[in-house]
Parts: sequence; C-alpha cells; structure tokens
Amino acid sequence: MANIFSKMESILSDIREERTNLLKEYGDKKLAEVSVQQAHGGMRGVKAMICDTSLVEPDKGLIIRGHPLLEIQDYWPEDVFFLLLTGEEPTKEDRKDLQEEYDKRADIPEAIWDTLRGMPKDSHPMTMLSTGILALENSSMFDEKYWEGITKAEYWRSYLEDSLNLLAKLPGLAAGLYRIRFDKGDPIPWTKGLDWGANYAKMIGIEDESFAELMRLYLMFHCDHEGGNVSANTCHTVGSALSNAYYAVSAGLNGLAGFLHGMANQECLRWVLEVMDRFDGEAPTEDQLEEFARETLNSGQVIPGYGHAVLRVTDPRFEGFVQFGRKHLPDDPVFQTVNRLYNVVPDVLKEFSEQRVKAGKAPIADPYPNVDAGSGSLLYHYGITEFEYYTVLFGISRAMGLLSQLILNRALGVPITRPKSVGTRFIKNNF
Ligand code: NMX
Ligand code: MLT
Repeated sequence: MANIFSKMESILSDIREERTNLLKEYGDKKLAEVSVQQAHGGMRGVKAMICDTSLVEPDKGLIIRGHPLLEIQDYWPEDVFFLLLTGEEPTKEDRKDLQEEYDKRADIPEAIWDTLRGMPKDSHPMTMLSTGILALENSSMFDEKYWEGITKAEYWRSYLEDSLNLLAKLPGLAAGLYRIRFDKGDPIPWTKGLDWGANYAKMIGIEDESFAELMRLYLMFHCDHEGGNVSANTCHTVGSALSNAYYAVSAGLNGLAGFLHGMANQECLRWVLEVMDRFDGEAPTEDQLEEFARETLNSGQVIPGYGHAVLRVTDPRFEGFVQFGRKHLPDDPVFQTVNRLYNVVPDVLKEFSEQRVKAGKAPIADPYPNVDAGSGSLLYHYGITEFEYYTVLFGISRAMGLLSQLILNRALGVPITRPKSVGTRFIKNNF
C-alpha cells in the first residue's frame, strides 16, 4: 500500500476529533451575516464554507497550509499535493512514493484516445479535457466500493484511490489531447521514473530541461486557491452529492473554462498578441500599450489577467512567473510586452475605476495582475502557441487542490451542499 494511505490513516483520527470538538465548542458562533447586496453579488466575502488546504489573503495571496506560495516555489507538484492533502511538509520519500504510485497508474486506455479523436475537430481543448476525465469515470473505485456497501468512514480511501489514478493520468491526457487537437502526432506514453512535470513536458513533445523546470513551477503554482473560487466551489458541491472524483473534477474544470476564471489566460495572450500585431510583432512602447488598454476598457471589455475577487495586491503567482521569465527569456518580445503592461495597466485601471465611481458604478476593486496575466507568455516562448490550450494546464494543476479538498471532505463526512435561496418577493416583503 502506498505511504500516502498510511499517512492519511495516521492523521485522520486527529482531524476528525478536532472537527468534532470545534463544532461542540464554537458551533453556534457566527462566521458572517449576509446582506441583500452580497446575495445578489456572487456571495463576495461571505464566509460560508470550510477549506483547510489553502487560504488567499487579500494582501498576501496564496498561502498553502501556512506557507506563502513564493516561500515554497521550489516544491514540485508531487510535493505540493502531499502538502495540500496532509498538511505536512513532504520528505524525499514522500515525493518518491507518489512518483511510484503515478508510474503504476499512468496508462491511458486506447478508448480514451478514440473518444477524443472522435470529437469535432474544432472542440475546445477544455471540452476535450473534461470529456477525457468523464470517459475515465467507468474505472471509479468509489462507485464500486459504494455498491459493495462500505461505511461512510471509509469513503475517503476510494476517493484517494480515484484521485491517484486521475492525477497519474492527467499529464498524459493533457499532453495527448494537445497532440490530437493540434495535429502533432500520436500521444506519447508516460516514462517511468520521471517526475509529473518533466513527464508532461516529454509527453507534449518538448524535450528541453528549462521547459521541464517551467512545467514543475507552472503545475505547482496553479494547484489551489482556497475553497470559494468557481472551480473549487463547483467541485465541492458536486462531490457533496457523492458524485465520484471524475464527475466532481470534470464539473470543477468546466467552471475553470469560464472567461472570468481560468480561461482568462487564453484571453490574456490573445489580447497581448493583438496589440503586438499592430506593431509588426514587436513589443509596443508603454505609451502605445496605455492607449490600447484604454481602448479595451472604453469598448466595454475587461482587461484579461487583471483584477481579482479576493486579492488586492499583485498576485504572487504572477510575480513568480515574471521571475522565471527574467531568468530564462528576458529578451522575448511577448514576455517584454507582458512586463510593460504591468507598468501601465494598474494606473489605467485606477483612473478608469475613478471614472466609473463618478458615473455611479462600482469601483474596480483590484487593479493588479492575477496569475493569468503572465503565464501564457512563458508557454508561448517554448512553442505552445495555441493559446486556446492554456487553461488545460491550469486545469491539471488545479486538480490537485480540487482532489485534496474532495478527499478531506469525504473523510470528514461533510454533508450535501444545500444553501437556502430566497426570492425577490421575500426581500420586498421582509425589509
Ligand atoms: N477590466 C475591466 N473591468 C474590470 C476588471 C478588469 N480587469 N476587473 C474588474 N472590473 C469591473 C468588473 O467587471 C465590475 O464591473 P461591473 O460592475 O460593470 O459589472 C467592476 O469592475 C467591479 O468588479 P470587482 O469587484 O473589481 O471584481 P469582481 O470580484 O466582480 O470580479 C474578476 C473579479 C476576476 C472576475 C474581474 O476582476 C475580471 O473580470 N478580471 C478580468 C478577467 C480575469 O483576469 N479573470 C481571471 C481571474 C483569476 N483566475 O484565474 O480565475
Ligand atoms: C483561482 O486561482 O482560482 C483564481 O485566482 C480565482 C479565485 O481565487 O477566485
């Protein structure tokens, strides 16, 4: 049995006891009150769910199990999955244990490739990812165990089995669908003994050590963003009905495919290339970029890669990607454009926000770049120029956070999600 199972066994009784005591002691304390504005406004700021894998502080960004992201940026994806799930810092053996598990579980049945090859030629890569995950659903261990009649206390174990199977296959699925969708040849199989990030790099067909390094970083940076973001929240809700990990992750990733969520990375690169096209593919000056940003706002569109529902500072994930770019591709014109945009866009957004407020509209709460403002320029540099694909990479990384939250929720017996809705008449009659 993999060490990760015994590790979970050893920590679960404490976590369960802690939860029971916490509810006994503080069960009737109030976390939040909800205003009519919040109920109409995407529940922004309403504290109404529990998530221990990570936290997003408005002035600090992502903190994973107490570690600010940039302080653990040398973690590999295997390490961060261990940390998210167990809350403990991984050892070299923990990383190796997960790698051995992935080696055993990474093969992708031919039927999955047949399914993806049979899809419309212009299918969006996120549709192919989600479909590929659903096509793997017939192998769910949880469903099998549920029909055998396992107790609730045992649910987490088969969710963890399903999670390891899915995580092992996701890099191959993502790389293979890229090759099918963009006519790059047949999928390349998993290489035993190679880590998750480097395996992905090899399977997409880019054999370059600095690209493998980028993939470890990229796949680690997107892993989680607490519980309330659209993909995590969706996965949480679907999983709460005891839909298995395949259904729940696929649902979460369908949310990630929204333009205001993970799909902003494709939109951001589309926007950057659009302005570069005007200047023959060269990096435009800051004045030219400022004008372009104003044009975008005045035409009623959002500036992709800027703004956030929670953050009020530059996203540390963006900072980390800029650091990588400065080291590996400082002269790349796309990367230079992204950097110049960072010098001008926040002020343009602040000015636009003031105009909005004068016109009686809501301010733009966060004028700074989020993760999606920088990631695409790095992928583009290494030859992944099909920007419709970028959200797939966000998705396979995010699966680690979704699955960690899902396993913990089943281990703690978190009940089915069912908030109460009220109608407009209720508000009119009651206030
Ligand atoms: N460009 C133009 N307008 C913006 C922007 C932006 N980048 N960000 C916010 N606004 C507008 C927003 O559309 C809203 O307008 P209205 O009242 O007319 O509907 C107003 O400012 C107030 O919104 P906020 O309270 O600042 O932001 P909210 O929490 O509602 O939304 C985002 C957060 C992330 C959806 C929003 O900032 C946005 O649309 N950003 C661009 C898309 C993007 O980069 N998304 C990726 C987020 C990270 N991720 O990976 O998921
Ligand atoms: C994320 O990584 O999920 C995004 O930054 C969106 C969010 O946190 O709401």
